[in-house]
Amino acid sequence: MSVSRRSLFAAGAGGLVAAPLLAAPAQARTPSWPAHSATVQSHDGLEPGRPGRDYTPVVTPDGATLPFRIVGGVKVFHLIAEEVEHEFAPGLTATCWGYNGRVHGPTIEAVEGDRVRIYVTNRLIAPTTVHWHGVVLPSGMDGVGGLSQASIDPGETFVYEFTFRQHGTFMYHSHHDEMTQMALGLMGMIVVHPRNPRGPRPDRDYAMMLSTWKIRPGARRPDPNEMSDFNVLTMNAKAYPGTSPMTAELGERVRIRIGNLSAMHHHPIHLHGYAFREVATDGGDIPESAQKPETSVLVPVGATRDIEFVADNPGDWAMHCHMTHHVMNQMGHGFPNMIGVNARNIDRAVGSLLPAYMTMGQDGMGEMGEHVGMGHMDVPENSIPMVGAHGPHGYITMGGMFTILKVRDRLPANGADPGWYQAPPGTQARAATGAELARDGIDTGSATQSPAHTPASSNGSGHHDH
Ligand SMILES: [Cu+2]
Repeated sequence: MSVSRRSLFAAGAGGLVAAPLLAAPAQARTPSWPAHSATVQSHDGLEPGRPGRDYTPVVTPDGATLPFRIVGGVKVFHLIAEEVEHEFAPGLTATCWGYNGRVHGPTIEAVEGDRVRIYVTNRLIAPTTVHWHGVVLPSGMDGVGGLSQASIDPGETFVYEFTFRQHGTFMYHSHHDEMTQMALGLMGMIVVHPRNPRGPRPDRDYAMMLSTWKIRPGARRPDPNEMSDFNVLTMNAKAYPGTSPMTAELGERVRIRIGNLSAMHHHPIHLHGYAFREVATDGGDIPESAQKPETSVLVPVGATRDIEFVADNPGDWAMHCHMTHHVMNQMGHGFPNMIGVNARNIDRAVGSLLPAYMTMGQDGMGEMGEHVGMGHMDVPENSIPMVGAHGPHGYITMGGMFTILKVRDRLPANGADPGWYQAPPGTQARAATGAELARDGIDTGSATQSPAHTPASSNGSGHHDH
């Protein structure tokens, strides 16, 4: 591989970029990429890597790690593609396709140099294959139906065997009728730990798969034919408030490996409270000199990004896609724009026909989830339109690709959720006092209430607990 890259490079250099290359020392002409993705030169006689001894096992929040057994020095895995009833968040369950009873499939974890044998049993109604995204392997093991292998018919079991020559974060997914099969959930993460780590081992290592779904409110199956209007946005196939938090103790080195197999959308994943470094892609490690500090990492479709930071800032920190339509649950877009509309007359007129009628959306979407949760608003069964969650300071008006990183001095030894962060005195935003306003010369004016804040929308839900 390095040879062909080098010769391509040299051929391309002939015309366009000859001058700067000639000026540079000869050494600089040789790209050094392979060294970052394949540190193990020979894989002969390497013992299979063991969790704990050779690596800190990765944690897939709301997911699992695929078990293996070792047979003659080879790690043997078994994936079973099958239909799975999957809960995206409390209130929304759908019939999806996954592996080993899970959506998405369990994370495959190995160590660079490991020889693996992966059996794939097809219990679906359609043929399928598995492609090992980003893994450098023999062409016949690449899993593209029709191109690199015959597809696996329902009832058949195929076997893939190869050696992980690289370390990094990769993915696996169906490569037969991808549009349908990936839209229904046939995907998972692959984490290959380095045999000889260059830097410190992370104390916490998380894997997160981003994906997008179209599930019409009330429907029981995702719609694989949707092309643009996705309404369930997930991290490890969970939409907030279905996502479980990640945790870390102060001073720990945290790595989060994010993969994106959405149909049509890239996701800028933003972490609050930290600047992190993007340390690797599915192409290999990023040299330290090229690691920029970031607060959002753009994870393109069909790619992985690893970020790393030291957890030195305690708190409950949001981590979410920064596309605002990706942090909502069903509905939201395609809704008439009611912002600023005075609905009193509408409500009075319609109320004579429908006594429970209430116009929504005059001050935004923030209150809808709470109305749904309190039964004020009828929604189709098995749907989570605009649903968020109750937080320590009121309703969290977020959904979809949203989760929380909880950093604490000490975490419960049993791995339990540490609960909500208690901000030390003087470190929490709150309502300003009259004395403070006067002291600092802040004039709040007289008309801070917008027309929408009339009795029509303040109907006694009483959650404005400032
Ligand atoms: Cu997004």
